Amino acid sequence: MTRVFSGIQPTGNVHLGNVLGALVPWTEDQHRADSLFCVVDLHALTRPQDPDELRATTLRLTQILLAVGLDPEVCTLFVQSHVPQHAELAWLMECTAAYGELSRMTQFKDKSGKGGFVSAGLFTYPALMASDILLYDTDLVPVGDDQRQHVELTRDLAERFNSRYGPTFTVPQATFPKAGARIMDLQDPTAKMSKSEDQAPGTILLLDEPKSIEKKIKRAVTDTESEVRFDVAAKPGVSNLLSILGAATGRTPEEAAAGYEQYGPLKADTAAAVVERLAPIQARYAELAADPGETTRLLAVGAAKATELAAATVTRAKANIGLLPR
Ligand code: ATP
Ligand code: LTN
Repeated sequence: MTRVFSGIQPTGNVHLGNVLGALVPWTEDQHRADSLFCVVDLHALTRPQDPDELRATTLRLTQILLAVGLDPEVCTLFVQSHVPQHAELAWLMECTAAYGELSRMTQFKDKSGKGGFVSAGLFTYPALMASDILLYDTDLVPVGDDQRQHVELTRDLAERFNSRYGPTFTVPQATFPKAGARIMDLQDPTAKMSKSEDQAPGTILLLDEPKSIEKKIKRAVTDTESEVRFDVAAKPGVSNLLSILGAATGRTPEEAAAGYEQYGPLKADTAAAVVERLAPIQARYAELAADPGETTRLLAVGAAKATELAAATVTRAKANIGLLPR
């Protein structure tokens, strides 16, 4: 059976881009493949962070994943640091990756260029991500467009390791969800909606109140024409609203455009569709948040399942690279 693996960082607040671009597609993947989904807390350490906040965000994100519809009976849902093999294989990946290759990662260039403390972990981050993926003999990695380069690197590392040390890893492939693959910021539709901007008026948060969602969409940037059509280059703001409306209602942006002649009604319907799409998720989240013990229990089951698979891969990789068995 096809193996799927993906991860999400417990940083900031989950936004509409994460939900439509990643989490909802994951809930569909879990029924089509043997799937593992991971809250990648070790990745969150690459940026300055607060310990209490990291703990709280990790638990909250897990509850959000459950609320969106990941079913621990169907998929394996776990926290990265609960499975020590992630950090262990990451070292082998760091020693397989070239310095030059890591220097070319655009995400590193973007994030390190913003100033502030730049950890060595931010630089080696793609090696940890490769480890996440390769530990589980993953075939498919559903990610947003921004992660394309990291999955390409993972493939290169797997092939390099296999050719140097013999067949060890499955070479994975990235997949990109069709609907909602790139939801843009409502105030700057040329930038993706991002957790780093989670307090901004252009970001809709999963746990936003309906009133706040309506307000943000009403104020979304459009353009000086008044024609409603999907044309990302010429009309980024309107096209983003159509992507959101389409993804929230299970249609393509072009289909969503049909029948609109003005921006007002388009915005009103987009807001209503988003509120309606998020309401049941918010309600389920509130239930889960009231019983953190249950989430902890589910995570322990997930970690045990993941560890079994990961341990076998690490044993194989260590033997092939020449580490003396104890
Ligand atoms: P950051 O702002 O720190 O880059 P992020 O909002 O991109 O964070 P991640 O944890 O990096 O969040 O991403 C989680 C998942 O959500 C990934 O699969 C990513 O590709 C997807 N994703 C993130 N932003 C968007 C977006 N605007 N539209 C669609 N998918 C997105
Ligand atoms: N780097 C990814 C999160 C991530 C991931 C992974 C995604 C870490 N490990 C493995 C897929 C597979 C991000 O920032 N979105």
